[in-house]
Amino acid sequence: MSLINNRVSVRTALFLAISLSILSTAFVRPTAAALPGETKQQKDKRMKWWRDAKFGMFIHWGLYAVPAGEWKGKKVDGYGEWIQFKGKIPEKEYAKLQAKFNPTKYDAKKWVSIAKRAGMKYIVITSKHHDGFALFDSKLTDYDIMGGPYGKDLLKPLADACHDQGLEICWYHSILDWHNPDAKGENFPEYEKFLRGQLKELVNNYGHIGVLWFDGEWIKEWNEEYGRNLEAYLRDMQPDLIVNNRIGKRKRSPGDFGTPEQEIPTTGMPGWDWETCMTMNGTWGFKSDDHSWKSTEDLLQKLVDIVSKGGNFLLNVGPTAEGIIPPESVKRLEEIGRWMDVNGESIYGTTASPFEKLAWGRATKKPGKLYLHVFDWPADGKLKVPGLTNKVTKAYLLADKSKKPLSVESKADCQIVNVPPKPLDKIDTVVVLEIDGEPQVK
Ligand code: FHN
Repeated sequence: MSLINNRVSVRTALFLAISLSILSTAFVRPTAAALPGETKQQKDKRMKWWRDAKFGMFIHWGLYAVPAGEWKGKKVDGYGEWIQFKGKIPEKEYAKLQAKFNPTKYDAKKWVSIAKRAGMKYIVITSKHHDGFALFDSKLTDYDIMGGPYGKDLLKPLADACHDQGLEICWYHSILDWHNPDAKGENFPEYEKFLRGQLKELVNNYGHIGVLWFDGEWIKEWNEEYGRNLEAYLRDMQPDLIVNNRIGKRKRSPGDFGTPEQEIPTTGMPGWDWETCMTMNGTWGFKSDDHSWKSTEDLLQKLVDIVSKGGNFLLNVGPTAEGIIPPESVKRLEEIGRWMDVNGESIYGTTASPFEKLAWGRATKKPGKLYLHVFDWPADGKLKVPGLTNKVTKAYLLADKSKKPLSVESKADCQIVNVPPKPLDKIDTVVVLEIDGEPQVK
């Protein structure tokens, strides 16, 4: 090739390289934690099932269910799964629980059907909590379920049942580990290899995994660099894996979503995927004396509030040492499920409300539709929708199979939907407004 042609080809190659690099940054807009080189479209595809799912089951289960909040005849305050720490139980004493944990009544298929009937689309279970005990068959430690009387992997049947029943199976895994002596101080790099090894088992041995839900990241030995390297390591094994922000230090990167806990951010977390996790009573791990159950009304309205702000709801159950999900939890989940059977369209695949605040409830939306979640039914039958300027082409109650049209009056500062004197559901009756175009609220 002549010198001129050669120079031209170099210039062309340089131009192409610069253009490509500009184009690639144009695609990866700084939404939170787009992976290096991952385009927005690729991230949206990876996150789609999770963003549409809205509602998941959290399961805190392990050795701590045996003492269930009491040690040597004394009640131990705090979360059930923290009894080793809060009860100041010597490691060797606590580890003896391995010989007592024998969940003979465990029925993974039943657990998954309870979650599915509640309208939950994914399950996040503690593969290992802070006590370091593995609920799965780990070749890296004897401090696992195989070393006790039960002697069978607890996670495998749950993963199989999720895959069979169409739910995503996800693992909660604690970085903090009270059992492994390397997990603090100068030997931490050895522990980090152990941590990666167990995660490799969890990602490779149980079929497709939806989410790795990290926790215990607050320890001084852990840092963002460990988090970023671990995220890359995991994604190499399963590229579409989703991880929470506790793989780092609960910031916007590394990790795919924020994890507010026991609270609902007042205005959500705009521009960021997020999930509120919450207990149904006062503890994550089972405690025999914790009867502070939230009502079904409270839990359902929390779900709607979270989804109206653009988030997911990860609602916890804490099974007993025998393997039973407390009946109080099951009752609430069945009641939520009955509502979701009728009104799930107003939850799954929706996006955040276009309204700043609604005195009578919340709103969610899909293209061309607004779902008005009415908690407080208007006594005069006039539901005021503040600031909405779109033309409403149809209005009806989502639970009304006939979709009998409701009349709508346009006023200067609101639209009024004329609703029946009584709601169809005392907790949340959904009014659907079909509208032209994107919602316009002044
Ligand atoms: O210490 C844990 C606690 O036991 C529980 O697992 C919660 C649930 O996310 N996370 C930590 C507290 O932030």
